[in-house]
Amino acid sequence: DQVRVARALLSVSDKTGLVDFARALHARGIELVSTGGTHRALSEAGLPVKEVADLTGYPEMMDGRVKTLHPAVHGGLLAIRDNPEHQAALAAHGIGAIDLLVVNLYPFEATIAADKPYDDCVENIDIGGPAMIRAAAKNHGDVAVVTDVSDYAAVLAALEAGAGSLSTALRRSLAQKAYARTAAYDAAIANWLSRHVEAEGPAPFRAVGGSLGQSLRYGENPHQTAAFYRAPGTPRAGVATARQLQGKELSFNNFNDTDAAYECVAEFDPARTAAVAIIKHANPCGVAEGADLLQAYERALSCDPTSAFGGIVALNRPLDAEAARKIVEIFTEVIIAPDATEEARAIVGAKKNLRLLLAGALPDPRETGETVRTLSGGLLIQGRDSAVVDDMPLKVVTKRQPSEAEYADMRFAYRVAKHVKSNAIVYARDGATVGIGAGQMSRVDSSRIAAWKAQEGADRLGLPESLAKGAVVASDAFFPFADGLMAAAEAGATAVIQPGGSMRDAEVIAAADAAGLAMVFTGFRHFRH
Ligand code: 93A
Repeated sequence: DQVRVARALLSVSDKTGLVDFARALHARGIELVSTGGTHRALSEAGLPVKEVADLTGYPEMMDGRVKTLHPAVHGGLLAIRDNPEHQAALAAHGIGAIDLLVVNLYPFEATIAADKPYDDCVENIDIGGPAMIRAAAKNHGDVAVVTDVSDYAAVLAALEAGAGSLSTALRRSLAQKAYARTAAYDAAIANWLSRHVEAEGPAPFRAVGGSLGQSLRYGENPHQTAAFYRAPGTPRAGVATARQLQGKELSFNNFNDTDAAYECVAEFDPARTAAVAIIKHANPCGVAEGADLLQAYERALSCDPTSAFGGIVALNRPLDAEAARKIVEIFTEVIIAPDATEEARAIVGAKKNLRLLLAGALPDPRETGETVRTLSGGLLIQGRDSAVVDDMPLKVVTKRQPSEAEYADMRFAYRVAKHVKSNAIVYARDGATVGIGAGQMSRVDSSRIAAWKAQEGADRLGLPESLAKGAVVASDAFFPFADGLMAAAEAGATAVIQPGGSMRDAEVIAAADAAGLAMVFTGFRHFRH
């Protein structure tokens, strides 16, 4: 699997280490060929070197825009050594094979970083360099390609060790690096150009090859421009792939909230239970399981009917007529479900503005993959939070063991907490949320809000005791102090589910024991910001 190196083509903008590297190649008897500036540098150092123009029979032209773009170069790079037809073509056209390509590209990134004029930036888009790099990398079965000055030493060492030959493993890894380089180079160009393209939405997605799904009237606020982009590749079932059957165009906030709603309800296996999530400002204001969708919707709605007004309703099963009839009673922005019956479609159809999205399927909550967000001057990429409470080893840390009903509610509450902005506190009872505290800077404040919501719920229903009484409580991250837990106990919660892992876990457990609570640790945090 060794390939002997007889001929090298060198064409580099960054001439660091060039002469020493070429001298060592020459000392090994390797023939050198290069382009204008590189040729000058090597001949000035006294090395024998051919010009690419001698190979092609054409001079470099158009300010160097065309120098290596020629069959004499690309044939030499792409010919397969043990393919008789390829060899015959080389012979017929007098083309010599090239075994080693050394290229680094026009400094496009440095040119834009230096805020050079537009035309200078364009002129620094290398065409011939990436073409050669990609050709040599494709033919790594026979050709080695060096795109990084810092690899010169390793290549020389490998030539030494291989007595003038390079191994398949090295050629393959150089090829991988080569494609990573041209990909990054093109991404930099696309990104820069996007800064000069008006009103076409955000650059990051274009840079990674997303496609424009829809330009939006405005962004989160009317003074912001916006567009929706579809990610490249096979998309996850959800708002990006859903069919909109009716209603006004989705707004930026609708997209965002509908995504949050559908991802939340997808946590509930439709084979086990019907489930509904109602979302406002990307947070659930009610989530519930039910015998059917109607019951699940009614229970989700009763958690916080005031906030649910103008919300997004997500269902984990095909929308049926009974649920549809109930949902259209109050103002709702969007309904999203895997599918809908004919009757349900007709009922929603009477509300012209209401958007109905059918996603075809539920996304898999365990699916891996990445999430991306922007920050000034960059992107933050992380794996999806694919952790699901059913897979977590729940560890009872209190003297009291949770009852079966508490276990079920703790799992329910933890599923929901995953989709509540941090700090998240979720009270739940009988498979329905009864109080949600979201997005507070202090966990105790989230606890207070959740408990207050549960009290409001009781007041609304004319009940003497808070709905938190006898409920379970979930926390998306550990309680740093016992106070948050004590607030839950005072509100009437009987069981607690949280990741654990605080320095003060012992204190928190002691407080739970003192209050007669059952508490489990999941070992998995569900921060969401
Ligand atoms: O303008 S180009 O895109 N056209 C070409 O045909 C070509 N071939 C090599 N730029 C081209 N190159 C680039 O020239 C190489 O990628 C390298 O960065 C540079 C080396 O030029 P010189 O040897 O004249 O300094």
